[in-house]
Amino acid sequence: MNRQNNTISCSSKYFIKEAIFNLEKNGVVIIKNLFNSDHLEEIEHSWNKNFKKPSISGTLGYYRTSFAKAVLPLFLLGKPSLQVALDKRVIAIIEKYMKSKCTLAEANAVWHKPTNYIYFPVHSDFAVGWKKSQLSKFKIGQKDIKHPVGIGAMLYLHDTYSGAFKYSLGSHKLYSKFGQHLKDYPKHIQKKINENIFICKGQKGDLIIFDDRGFHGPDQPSKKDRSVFLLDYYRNNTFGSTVVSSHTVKITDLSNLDKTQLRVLGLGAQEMVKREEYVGTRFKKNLFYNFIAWIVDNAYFYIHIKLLLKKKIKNLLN
Ligand SMILES: O=C(O)CCC(=O)C(=O)O
Ligand SMILES: [Fe+2]
Repeated sequence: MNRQNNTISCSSKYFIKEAIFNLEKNGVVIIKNLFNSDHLEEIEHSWNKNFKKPSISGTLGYYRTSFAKAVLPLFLLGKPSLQVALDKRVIAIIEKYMKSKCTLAEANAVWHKPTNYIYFPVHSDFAVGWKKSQLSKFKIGQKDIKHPVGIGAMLYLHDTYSGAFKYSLGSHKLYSKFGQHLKDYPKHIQKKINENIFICKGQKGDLIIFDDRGFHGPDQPSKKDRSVFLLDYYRNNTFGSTVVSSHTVKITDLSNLDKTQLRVLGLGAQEMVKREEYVGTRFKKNLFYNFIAWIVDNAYFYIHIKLLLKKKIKNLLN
C-alpha cells in the first residue's frame, strides 16, 4: 500500500469525502494542513509550560501514569486544544462516517518516552462484550460492532517517524471477531493483520483519524520521545451521549464554541468512569504515592519551625 493513498490535504476541494473514503477502505486517514503554524505554535507554548514537571499539590504539570508515559487532560492546554478536538471539519468527517452524531469521549495530551521494549502492543479498542468498567451497564453487542462505534484521532506535535502510530489497513472490517487482542486470533489472520500494518509516519500538525475497531498501536520499540493529542469520539447511536470521564475545561475557554461543539464536548452527556478512577489518577496506586503525599503534607515544616522558635524566643524575652 502506497503511503500517499492514506494521506490527504485539507486544501483539496473534496477532502471530507476523501477522508471518509479512506476510513471506509482502510480504517485510517492522515490529514495534512488542518491547523496553521500560529495555532501549532500556541499549542507548543502551552505544552512546554505544562510538560516541564509533574503536577504536585496543584502545581502546573503533567500526570505520570507509567515509566514511559505522562498525560494531561487535554483542555488544560487551553483554547487551541479545544479548537483541534472540536474542529467542525473533523466532526463532519467523523459523524458522516459513523452515520450518527458523536461525543468526544476522551481527550488527553500524551507524552511517551522511548523504550527498547513494547509496552503497548497492537490491539483493537472494541469487540463484542466490551464495557468500559466492571460497573458499566452498557456492553457492545453483535449488531453494535458492525458500526464504527469509536473513532480515534491523533495530532502529531512534531515530525514523528520513530514511535509513530501504526494501523493494520482494512482490519476494521474484521469487526474484532476474535476479540481485542491479536494473540487470540488464528495464526493466518494474525499474519494478515501484521502484513497490512501501515506506519503512519507524519509531520508536525498532521492529524490521523482511525476506526477504533481496526488493529493499531504505537510503533514500538521506539528511539524518540513522542508528543501527541489523543482523542476518542464515541457514536451516539450506539452509546447515547456519553463521555468516558467528564472533560476538565477552563470555563473562559468555552466562549466561542457553538451548539454542535458544546454537544460534542459532552454538555449534558452521561459519564462512564468517575474522575477518581480515570487513567490520569493512576499514581495513587504507585509504590511511592503515600511517601510522596507525606513529604508534600510536611513540606512547609521549616516555616512552621521558624514560627514556633519565634514564639519561644518572644516568650523568653518577655
Ligand atoms: O499511542 C498510540 O499510538 C495508540 C493509542 C491507542 O491505541 C489507544 O490509546 O487506544
Ligand atoms: Fe487503541
